[in-house]
Amino acid sequence: MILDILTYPNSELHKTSKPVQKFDKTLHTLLNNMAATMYDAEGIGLAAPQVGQKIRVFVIDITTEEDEERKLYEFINPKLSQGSGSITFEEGCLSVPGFTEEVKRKEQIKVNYMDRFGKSKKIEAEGLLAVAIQHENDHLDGILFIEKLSILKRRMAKKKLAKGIKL
Ligand code: QAP
Ligand code: CO
Repeated sequence: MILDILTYPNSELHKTSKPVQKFDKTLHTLLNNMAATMYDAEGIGLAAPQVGQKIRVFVIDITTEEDEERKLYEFINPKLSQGSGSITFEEGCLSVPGFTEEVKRKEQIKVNYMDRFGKSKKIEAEGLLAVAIQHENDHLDGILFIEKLSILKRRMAKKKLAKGIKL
């Protein structure tokens, strides 16, 4: 099932999400629907609060047409640590359609998380995957990428978004 994606400026996007407690059918259905919604919207990442569920869950698929196989990541209750280096990437967001801007983040991160069965996992990520994880993890704390911009760029972004002008 394709879910509706909340878009800026919706105050629900600025709320903090709660950890997942039950790794049941309801969670699995949500994860499946989130992946379907992300692929349908041609996104590379989607967090549960973007579809109105304030729980600490997100999905990522950064594979391109050149890749042999598709890789869907499911992150539940993630904890990011040991960031190093920095990377600037032109980001967008399914909740801020039509707008992109450069954001500076950690180039390498370590992530402890759970899979859909509640099993603890660990991953070291760099480059685009690291950017995507940090972007999606911010959604769980109610933070949109426009909040990461320099004061000036952020003011310009909000002005443009308020007017509905697409960049
Ligand atoms: C987050 O973003 C992200 O404006 C995922 O018209 C961003 O999937 C991860 C999208 C940058 C890593 C690097 C945005 C689709 C999708 C739009 C997205 C649009 C159509 C954004
Ligand atoms: Co986003």
